[in-house]
Amino acid sequence: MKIVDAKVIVCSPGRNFVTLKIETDEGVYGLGDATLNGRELAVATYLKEHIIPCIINRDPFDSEDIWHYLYRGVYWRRGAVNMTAIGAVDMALWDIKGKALGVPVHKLLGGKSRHRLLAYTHAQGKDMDETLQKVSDILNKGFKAIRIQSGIPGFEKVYGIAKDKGTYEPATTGGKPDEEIWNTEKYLAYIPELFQTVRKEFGKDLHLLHDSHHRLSSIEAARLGKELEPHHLFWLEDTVPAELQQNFEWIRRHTTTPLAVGEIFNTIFDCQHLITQQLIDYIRMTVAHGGGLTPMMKIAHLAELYGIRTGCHGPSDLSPINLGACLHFGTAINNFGIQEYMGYYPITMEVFDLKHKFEEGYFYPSEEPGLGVDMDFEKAGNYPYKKAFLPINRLEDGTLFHW
Ligand code: GCO
Ligand code: MG
Repeated sequence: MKIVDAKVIVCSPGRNFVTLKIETDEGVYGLGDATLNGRELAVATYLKEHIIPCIINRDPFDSEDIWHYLYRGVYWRRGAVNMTAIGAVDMALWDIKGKALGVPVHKLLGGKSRHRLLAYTHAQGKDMDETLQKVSDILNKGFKAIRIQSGIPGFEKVYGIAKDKGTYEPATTGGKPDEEIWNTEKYLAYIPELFQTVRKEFGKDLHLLHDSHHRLSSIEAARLGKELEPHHLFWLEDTVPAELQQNFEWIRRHTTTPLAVGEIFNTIFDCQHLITQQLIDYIRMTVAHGGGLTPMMKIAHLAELYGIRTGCHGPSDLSPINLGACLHFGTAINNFGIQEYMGYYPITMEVFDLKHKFEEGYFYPSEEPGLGVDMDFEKAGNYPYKKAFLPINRLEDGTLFHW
């Protein structure tokens, strides 16, 4: 089997998505998600100009060698743009292998380690009341795990909270990023009260998660973790910016709240120290941004040795192709923890078709050959790319801060 062509499809059904379609001489094609929110065209161009010419005529079954060719072979390693592009190639190759052999991708990765996969979604509201209402709506849909985010008194816009009644979308279209304002003290004063109220209203059985979006110092994260201990979180995510990983040692010394990190990591070297020192409980790297299924399997196996479980990033700003790949990964590995599932705009699902069944808070493994995700290429053409950026964040005195 040979790769004969590859195309990059940039479309915007509800939001921007970049898809790689790899075609073979046997008529089988594979899909990979190459979306990098707010930097979509950088990955699309990298694929078109620098990667596609190198994979033509290769055998798609040689996915391990192709991965190393694209990772080591370029000399310039790592980085979100590079790794997202490599991730899309790798995903598409596994899709082709599954389709060519007539088996779902999880069968090639190790088979079925479970018959269903726990998923969490987001409850978010502009204030406490709206957030509690969202928790109740989500529980009625059958979810067993909910990430709780809420607008903070005194702030107009906060990460994780939809601007209007609709789905949460962090990027805004237009010529330049939006700006938000932040105050950590106000946040730290409000969040424990929010979780106390949620536990009081909805009881102990529900899994609760929270994301600090990299905004705390290590000592602030330790304080938050400690104050949330009575509410037994499933995880506290992205407390500190993870470039300085010693931070996690400080947080760990002070709290038993489980920690999750990794949505912006892109290689095993980003999480190796955190895993081998057991400084985290969940690794949040996802297939698209983590360089594909090939390296993600190695990361899962490393994490397995240390009792650390997975919790792949699954925002609506990655396409259903990434979610499909994460679900095969989660099906096959022993140390699956949970899968993020924000859902998609209905218009997104006019273009993409995800075969995994979702019911009462769980995904069920798809038996479709390959990744079990397809795309209507004609419909995709009706939704052209719209320039969009993720916001930036400033402190009240104007200092540029972490978003
Ligand atoms: C999450 C994330 C997202 C990111 C988004 C950026 O936990 O799902 O933090 O909401 O902010 O994916 O594009
Ligand atoms: Mg997050």
